[in-house]
Amino acid sequence: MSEIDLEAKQLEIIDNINSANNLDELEQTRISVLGKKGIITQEMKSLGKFDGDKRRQMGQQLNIIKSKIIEAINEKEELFKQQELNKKLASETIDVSLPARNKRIGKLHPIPQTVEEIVAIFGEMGFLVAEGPDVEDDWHNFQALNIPPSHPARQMQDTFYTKGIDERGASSVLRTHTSPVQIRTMKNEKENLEKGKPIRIIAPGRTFRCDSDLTHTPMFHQVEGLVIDEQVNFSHLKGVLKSFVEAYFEIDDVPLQFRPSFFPFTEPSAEVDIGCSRKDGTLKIGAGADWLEILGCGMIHPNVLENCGIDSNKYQGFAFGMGIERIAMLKYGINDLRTFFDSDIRWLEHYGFSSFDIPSLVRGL
Ligand code: 2NM
Repeated sequence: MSEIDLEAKQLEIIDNINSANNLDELEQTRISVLGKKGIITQEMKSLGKFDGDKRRQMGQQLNIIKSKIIEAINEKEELFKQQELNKKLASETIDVSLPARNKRIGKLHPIPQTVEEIVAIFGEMGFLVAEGPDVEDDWHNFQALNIPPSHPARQMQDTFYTKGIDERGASSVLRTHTSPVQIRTMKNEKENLEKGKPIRIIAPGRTFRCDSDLTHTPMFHQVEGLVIDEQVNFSHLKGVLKSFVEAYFEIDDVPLQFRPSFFPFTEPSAEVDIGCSRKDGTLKIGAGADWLEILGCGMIHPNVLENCGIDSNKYQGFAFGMGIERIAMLKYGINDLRTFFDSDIRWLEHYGFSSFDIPSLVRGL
C-alpha cells in the first residue's frame, strides 16, 4: 500500500471503530486490524519489500497509525464499559421508601408490647411514665412505704440484698416492687403539687424477688400507678381501673369486684377481680360466674404521704399495682410463665409482635 492508501485506510478503520455497536463488534474490528492476519500486522510484515529510507519512513507512519488505532479502540472500549456500568447501576437502584422486611427484623417480646399498651391506655388518661433505679436503698423500697422492719416481705427469702450499704447503714436491695419509683416521684413533685399540679404517673419496670417455681421468676415486671390531688377518692380509683381493664382487654363493659385486702402502704386496700368464665377448661375474660384476680390497689396510707413530705390532711391519693407477665398471659393465651425468659426464638416467633405496630387507642392496641 502507498502512503496515500494508508492514510485512507486509517480513516476507514477509525470510522469502523467509532461505528461499532458493542464490545463484540469492536473486538471483531480489532482482530481484523491488529490480529495476526490483520491489515496493519500484514502491512508491518511486508515492510521488508521496501528498502532503506522508504522502509523507515513507511515503518514510522505505520507505527503512528497503529497507535492512533489502539487509542481509538481503547477510547471506544472505555465508553462501552461506562455504558454497561451505568446500565448495571440503574438496574440495581434501591428504593429506600419501600417498607422494610418484617421477617428479617425479628419480633417484639410480649413484655415490652404489653408495657407499650399499658402506657398508651394510661397516657390517654393523662398519666406520665416514671422510672427509677433497679437497685434501691432500704428507705425507698421499705421504710417510706410503711413496711416495718418485722414485715414478712422483708425477710431474707423474699429480698435480694446487695453487699452495698447505704448512708443509713442499711443494705441496698434489688427493688421488690416499683413502689420506690412512686416514693421518689412524690418527693420530687411535692412543690408542684402545692402549686396545684396533681400527680398522675405510672411506673412500669423490672422487679426482683428471691422466689422461683412454676408461677414465680426471680425477675418479673410490674406496673404501678399513682394519683395524688386534693379531693381524690376511692370512686376515682374504681373509674380509672375499670377504664383501664376495658381498654386493655378490649371489652365494652367488664364486671369488676373489689375485695377488701391489706397492704402496709394503702388504707383501705383492695384486690380487684375481673369477671370470667372457665367452661371446659377454657378461660374467657369479661363475663361469666367466676372471678379472676388481676391487681391490687388502695388509698395511699397517710404515713406514706407524710414520709414524702406531703400534707395528708390536705392531699389524698390512690395507687395500684399489677404483674405484667400475668396480664400478658391472660390477654395472649400464654400458659407458662417461665417461657417468657427462655429466650426461645420459636416461642418469640409465635408470641411476639411486629416492631412496627405501635399500640395506640385510636389505631388499636
Ligand atoms: C400495689 C397495691 C396497692 C402502691 C402504693 C404505692 C405508693 F408508693 F404510692 F405508696 N405504690 N404502689 C400499691 C398499692 C401497689 O400493688 C399490688
